[in-house]
Amino acid sequence: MIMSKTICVIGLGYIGLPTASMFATHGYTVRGVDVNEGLLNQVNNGESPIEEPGLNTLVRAAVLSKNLSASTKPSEADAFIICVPTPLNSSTNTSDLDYVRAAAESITPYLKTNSIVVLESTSPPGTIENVLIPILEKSGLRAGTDLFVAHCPERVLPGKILTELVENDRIIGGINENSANRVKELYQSFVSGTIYLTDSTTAEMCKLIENTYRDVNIALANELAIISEKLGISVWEAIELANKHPRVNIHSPGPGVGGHCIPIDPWFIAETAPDDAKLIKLSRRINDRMVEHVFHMLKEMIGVTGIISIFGAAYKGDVDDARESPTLHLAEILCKAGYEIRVCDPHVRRFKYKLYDIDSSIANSDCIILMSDHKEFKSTTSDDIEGMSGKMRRKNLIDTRNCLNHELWKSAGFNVKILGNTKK
Ligand code: SAJ
Repeated sequence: MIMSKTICVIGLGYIGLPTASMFATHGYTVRGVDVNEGLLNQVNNGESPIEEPGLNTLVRAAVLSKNLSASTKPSEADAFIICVPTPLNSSTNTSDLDYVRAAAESITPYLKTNSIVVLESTSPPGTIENVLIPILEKSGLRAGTDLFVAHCPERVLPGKILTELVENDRIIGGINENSANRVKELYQSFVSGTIYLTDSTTAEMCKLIENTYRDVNIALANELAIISEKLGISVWEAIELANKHPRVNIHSPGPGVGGHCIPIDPWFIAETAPDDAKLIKLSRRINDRMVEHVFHMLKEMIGVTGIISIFGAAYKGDVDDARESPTLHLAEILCKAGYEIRVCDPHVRRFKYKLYDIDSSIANSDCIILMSDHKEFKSTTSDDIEGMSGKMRRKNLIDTRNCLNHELWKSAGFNVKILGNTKK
């Protein structure tokens, strides 16, 4: 039996919008809340402002059914789900919970006995207990008795959000058993994966551990890439062979780790235990320094001046998201060093640096640096390469993702460097 019928989702970003649409297409009346009026207009017109497979269709279905509407203000609801950003304060490497505080303040006037409040945003251990609850209790209601409160961290992979939203297992960390059970009832409406219940601090830590695991493993792969270059071998081949072992799963090296999650979340563990989180902090630094390695590869290849075509602004392939993208950091380093840069990306629409189409990006260029493994770059044919090489001043290519067909580029006369591979 569905206990709660109306839901207010605060924050309509990469997680909030899919979640709101999912609830709205599973029998709930949902109000989505966001501060961005342009985004609200798009959603109310049944369009997704985010490029994500299937999301446009889901948002349209949700809005047409009249179960989803978007507004700048929350309204009365049985359940409130907070999906706002929890950015990193980059000068201190600590969490900035202002959006969580503001979201909690905004729903407090609408709370009543038996209201459910869920925090989906990734947060440092203790945020529910020490930050969220004190704000909610300003309503005069007691968390745990009058209010059901839980952390239900999002765990979906951009590019596969809709499938993973339904199929992934979920962890619900309640401030007590009743809270966990109430929130489980909600999510059971569309989650087909197993839902595990725990306390709120364990759930917070669990989410951080997942992304930290990935960051540390990518750092290992990146360190191995640099060592392999010195050994004159291909790290890609070595990792592929090592991964044939039944208990080894080394990740892929690359130009660094981007996105709004993996480069941020390990710091949330580090801020709670700065002296103990040694491996975690070192891994962050190793991954952040990969763009400097790409810069050295470029200097070795073409010298200290030139026009550089950067293929890919997104933090990974086939997404339109450039948050914390390694390209941002590379662009900054190259501009500072005096190179002219021309970034092109078939997916990204908003970027800190000017975006070019492929043709204008490569005109008179001295080197292409492949940064995002988009399908459009991977599927380049020999005719495309032939066409490009005629427009470039010098034919150089650096593939930081090992995702291109290098033989094709070499036969068109390109000098090719691959990150992590100096095998002759
Ligand atoms: N990357 C590598 N090597 C790899 C894997 C990734 O260099 O072997 C890079 C990518 O190119 C990208 C970054 O790491 O720049 C992160 O990409 P990702 O695909 O690993 O992860 P995200 O940030 O898109 O999504 C992650 C996921 N977490 C895990 O897989 C543990 C997702 O499930 C989370 O929901 C999401 O973070 C989040 O929102 O926290």
